Amino acid sequence: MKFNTKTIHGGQHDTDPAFESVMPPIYQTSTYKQSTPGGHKGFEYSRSGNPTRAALERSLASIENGKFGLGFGSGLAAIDAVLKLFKSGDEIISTNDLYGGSYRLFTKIFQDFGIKFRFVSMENAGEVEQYINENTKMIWVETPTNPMMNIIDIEAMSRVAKKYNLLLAVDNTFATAYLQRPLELGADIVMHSATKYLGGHSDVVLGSLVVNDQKLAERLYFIQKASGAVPGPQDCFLVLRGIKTLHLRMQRHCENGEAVARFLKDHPKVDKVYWPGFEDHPNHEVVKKQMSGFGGMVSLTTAEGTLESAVSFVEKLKVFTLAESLGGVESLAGHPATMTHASIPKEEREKTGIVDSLIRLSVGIEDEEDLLNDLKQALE
Ligand code: P1T
Repeated sequence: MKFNTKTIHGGQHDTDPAFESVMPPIYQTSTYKQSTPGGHKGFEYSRSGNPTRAALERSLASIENGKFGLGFGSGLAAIDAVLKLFKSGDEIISTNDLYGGSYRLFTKIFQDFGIKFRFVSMENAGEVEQYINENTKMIWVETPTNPMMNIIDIEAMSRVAKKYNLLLAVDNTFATAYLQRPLELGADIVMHSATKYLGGHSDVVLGSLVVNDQKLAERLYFIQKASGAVPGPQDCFLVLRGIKTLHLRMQRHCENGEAVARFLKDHPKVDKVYWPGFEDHPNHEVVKKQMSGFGGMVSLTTAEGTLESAVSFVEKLKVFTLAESLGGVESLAGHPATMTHASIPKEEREKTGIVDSLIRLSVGIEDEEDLLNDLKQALE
């Protein structure tokens, strides 16, 4: 099956043996009748398994070209489950430019449980080797990074991970399986905030993991069940519905993202524009190798370079909505320093480029001209 068919049909056979409904039913039930203790039809309690969630988990595995999918109550709950694979004394090497909530989970929760995190620049995979020691267990990659749009070479990183017998996990939220499939490039775990492009309509919070290795899958299923951060069936249904149009939406996100990035680059009121499609992006060659398009996320700094100029710009936008999150059909603007990345200390933030004048745009699928006119009036 090709990708554009998998989004609609992947793993979606026999979801309703009773009535053959075309869409999987929302099995809004916490429990299932047993004929005798342990005698059930595959589901016993909805924390350990629910047919709507199972349909979503098969769909997620299918589009990532992986074997096992797992759904969670949020993207962070999915990351939380990955971190529970480890124990006190273990070390994890993470990219130094990543979603602020992931950084907060690493440093404010799991660090206190004795797991050590090293945040490093990953533009050159070879440089990561110097941080590996006998306690290192995993490399955590986000690419493109949120919000600086840095690109990490997944294949090169997987060679490093394999050399030292480490797990490689990739947060694929910004690209989605439509543009980039980390498991095919050698990653062991692919993670998503399905809240974003997979759901696609800003109406659900959900997270996911997909893996190929059976033992790893079994351990993650155990964590999912034992810790219990599972998504409800209604939310699983919404993400399943979102995935059916992922390929169409991503095409338009990419087109509009490119139009916005090129428009901003030429605008005198804009200083820097971060978008992986620019020929002079520092890792453009890797982008072309591992992604089939450039996505709908664009960051910029104002020419004035002040907090006030960034705030004034986002307040003037009319078609773009000032809001946290990304990946929905509607365009959003965010101010990372005070919103999504406020939990990262200012000195750390600024080292990676998250300055006060930085604005992040999630370019939606509206009419291109309306989006450009909106940016123009807000800048001028
Ligand atoms: O919000 P949640 O579904 O828990 O997902 C967390 C998460 C993980 N990884 C990446 C790359 C993310 O962007 C996010 C969530 N990000 C936002 C809410 C945001 O506005 O950037």
